[in-house]
Amino acid sequence: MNLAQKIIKAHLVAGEMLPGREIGLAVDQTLVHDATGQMALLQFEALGFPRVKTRRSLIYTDHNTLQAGFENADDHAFLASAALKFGLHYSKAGGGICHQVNLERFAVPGEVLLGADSHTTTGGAMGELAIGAGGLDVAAAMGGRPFFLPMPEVMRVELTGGLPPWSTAKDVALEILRRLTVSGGRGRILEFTGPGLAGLSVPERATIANMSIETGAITAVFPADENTRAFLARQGRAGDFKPLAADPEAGYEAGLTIDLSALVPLAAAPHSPDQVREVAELAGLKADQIAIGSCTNASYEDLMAVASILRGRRLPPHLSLVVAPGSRQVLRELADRGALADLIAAGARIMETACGFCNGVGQAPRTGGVSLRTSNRNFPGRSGTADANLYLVSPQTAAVSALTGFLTDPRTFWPAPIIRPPERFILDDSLIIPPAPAEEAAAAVIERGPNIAPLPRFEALPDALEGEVMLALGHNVTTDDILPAGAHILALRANIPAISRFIFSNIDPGFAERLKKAGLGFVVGGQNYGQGSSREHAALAPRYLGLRAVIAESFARIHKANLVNFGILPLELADPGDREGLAQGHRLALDGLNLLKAGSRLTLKNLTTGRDFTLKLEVSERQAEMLKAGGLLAQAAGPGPSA
Ligand code: MIC
Ligand code: SF4
Repeated sequence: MNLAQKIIKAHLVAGEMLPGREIGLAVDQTLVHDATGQMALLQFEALGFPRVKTRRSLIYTDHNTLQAGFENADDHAFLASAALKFGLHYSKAGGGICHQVNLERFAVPGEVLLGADSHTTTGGAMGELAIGAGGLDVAAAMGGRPFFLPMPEVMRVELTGGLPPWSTAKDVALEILRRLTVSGGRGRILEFTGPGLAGLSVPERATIANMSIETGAITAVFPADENTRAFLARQGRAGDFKPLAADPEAGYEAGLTIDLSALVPLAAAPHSPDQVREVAELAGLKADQIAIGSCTNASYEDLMAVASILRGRRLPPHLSLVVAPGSRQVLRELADRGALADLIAAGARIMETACGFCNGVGQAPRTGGVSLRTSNRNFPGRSGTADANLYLVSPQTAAVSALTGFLTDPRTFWPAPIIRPPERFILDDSLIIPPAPAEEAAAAVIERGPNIAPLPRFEALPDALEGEVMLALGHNVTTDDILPAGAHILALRANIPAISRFIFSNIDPGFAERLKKAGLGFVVGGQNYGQGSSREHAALAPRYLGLRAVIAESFARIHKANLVNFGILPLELADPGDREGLAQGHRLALDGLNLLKAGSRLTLKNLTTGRDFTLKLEVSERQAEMLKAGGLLAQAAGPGPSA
């Protein structure tokens, strides 16, 4: 067996390991944060669980740390009190970005981690099976239920050779995206093997595993080897190590080989992580801003390399450089080693150890500005500036470009820094509050400020639906398109009525009002609908407005599961060419919905044009039942009058 199959087998509680068939996995650890955790904890409560049943469940405060009004602080108080009540760890604001901290302090080889964040895949660097999901799926897992997903195909990514100076793990991630695009990983786990692994540290592997989600992959997994052992020892966690690898003759459903020695510095150009070009081709582009940080590239190694490039030098006057360390450990290491002083002296603006600029919380570029970023997504509008141009690069390329003010091939700067991690990192978990004993938890009261709105309730699926196409879109619609990032919207993550006003607001500001008024409607999309972030609000809030079905050529995994969880039909066009026959304003009708089953074929009538279309419902039996009930929460509440 390959490594992914071994971990799946060890956690399998339902289904058969046949690619595409639904399987259920036991979950060891979960994580949520202050953008997805509010819903997850409200849902955990609504599902009636008294206390988490996983080995460890964590809440991180990293996305919503800008307290420009009472909302985020209210959310934090809610999350901290829910952690106390239900037996979770709570990482306070300032602790760091969930994926970085998780890797440093909690990830364990061979375990299953389920996270309410798409970049949970980062844990694959540790030999974990680390998967992103919607908050409701994570809430169910926190309560001890299995996590369901289609059995993945496993793609072998064989790494040969070694990285040349100035080529980095980020360039490996970008090379994979160049080859697979934003949809080539769909349905797959990327499993890394080969002699090239020996030269990649756990934080470097984390950069690669992190961006595996950008290919649409379910996750990525690396073996647990000597480099893993060394990383865990530096974290004072040698006892968590266990060697893990694929069997020597393991089989894979697909394969890819990357010769690391042939890699050059790469960049993802606007507006998709798969628009990959060589930095050398783009060199000379004037940058307004450079932003270094995020769960992709804010490790000790990354930021020490940046500091060593900037040491004793100054930024050009036109440029703004922001640096956000990934964790408190990284920040304290930078401070103790003088690297923080080097960054400040060079002119860098030091940001909080949080997601920050990566999801539009601060540092929005100027109008039409060019921003070079070490993060993982450059979708339109994600930075907070609708027409900004974001280029995704390595920390090394970012740092060298910060010295010139132009996108610069780092190979023109010599020598490349070599960063060696210390024997033992500074271990300081003082911002992570462990679960309270059961008696203290029982007495705890959950704090609900005015920003914590009650969960909406949804009725069962009627037998027939008739409504308008509210919006017709193309391929690769992202969840950032559906529910944009940005501080003012993030602050409403615990308030579905309020956040629903922003659905599709960057694409069609009238959408929410129109759908709410109609009370029922449809959206049409192309391939890979709902790629990107795991935010279940991109399903929950449209459902609240009246969205009952999305008709697309294909769906991204996490979003499809979120649609089902909230009772929205994810329907695939049997003939992709049919999308042309469905335009905004067309009136559509579906019936026979009470008889839905896994694999059902439905006839969609376009009442405006008189044409009929065939649609497929590619879900499991479990999901078909959930859809008929009106979603997971409605199903759990049982039949009865709905509010
Ligand atoms: C992202 O990077 O897009 C986010 C913000 O971390 C999201 C989570 C969210 O929007 O709730 C993700 O990746 O899942
Ligand atoms: Fe945070 Fe950005 Fe990572 Fe999402 S991608 S978890 S916003 S740092």
